[in-house]
Amino acid sequence: MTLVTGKDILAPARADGYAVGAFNTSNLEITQAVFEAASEMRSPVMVATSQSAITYAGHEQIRFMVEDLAERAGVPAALHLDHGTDLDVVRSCLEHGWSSVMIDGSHLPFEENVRVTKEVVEMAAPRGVSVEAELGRLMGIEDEIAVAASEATYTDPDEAREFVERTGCDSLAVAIGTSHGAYKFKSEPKLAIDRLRKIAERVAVPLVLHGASAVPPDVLGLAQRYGAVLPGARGVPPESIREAVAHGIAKVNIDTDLRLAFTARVRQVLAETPEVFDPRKILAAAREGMKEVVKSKMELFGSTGKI
Ligand code: TD4
Ligand code: CA
Ligand code: ZN
Repeated sequence: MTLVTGKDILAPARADGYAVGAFNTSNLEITQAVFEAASEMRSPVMVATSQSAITYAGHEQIRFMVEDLAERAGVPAALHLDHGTDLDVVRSCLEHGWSSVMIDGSHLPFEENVRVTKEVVEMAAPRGVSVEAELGRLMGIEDEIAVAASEATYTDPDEAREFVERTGCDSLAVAIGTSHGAYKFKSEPKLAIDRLRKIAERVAVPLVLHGASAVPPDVLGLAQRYGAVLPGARGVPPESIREAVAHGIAKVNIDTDLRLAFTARVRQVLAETPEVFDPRKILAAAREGMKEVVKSKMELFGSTGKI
């Protein structure tokens, strides 16, 4: 299947009460893991690239890799720009065949966020590409911009309605207590589900949950057993994700859990078989670990068997 838009994938998800995973990639093995999982689980999928991932791997390499693997997998797939910060980055992705883009104006004052998001919607429309926007600020680190807890703000439900009406964005990322990376909560994890419910009442477009990795204990444990130093790593429990999906979240972003699975498996292979120096043996193990993570996410989000 050729690439489809984010809207093509997310509108049915919101309507049917399931979510689709958007998995960040920057190399071959991550992308293979995502599409092998999608193919086996008969699940639609989104592959996301941050600006730094594009700098790392290159537009063309990412585009052709994703397009080819999507075709072979035979599942509906979108190639998505994650956290686009300005019009130039969005334009370059549109020119290189991305089928979905995010403009993240969440750090801007409301009116400026509206303005830049509208510009992106207008820019993407002629190509039929869908646009994700963000309102409210997640704490944590994102594209090397650190947001302190004191500056993090939850999404306001009434503002969300006005924002979507005025911008015409196709999906909306909300801030309800998650954050990027492996250190999401100092104490007990808690999401603002009440607030999410209010947003979902006012906003009909699919809602997006960033910073949704679980930091699964088994994966973290494996990485730590082989020497990873990740004290206090903690993510969003599966029950909270299930609740969020039941209340309007239709796209769930996962990056950290893939990084952890990759790291755990590479460490394990190198430690257990020190005679191995074939990159394919090392990376195939990493790919297997990431594929298991992707499959379990698809089950949790309810996107399996949807094609
Ligand atoms: O949007 N994302 C992924 C952001 C990754 C950006 O990092 P780089 O600039 O280093 O590529 C998420 O919402 C993922 O959330 P998670 O909980 O997996 O960290
Ligand atoms: Ca943001
Ligand atoms: Zn994000």
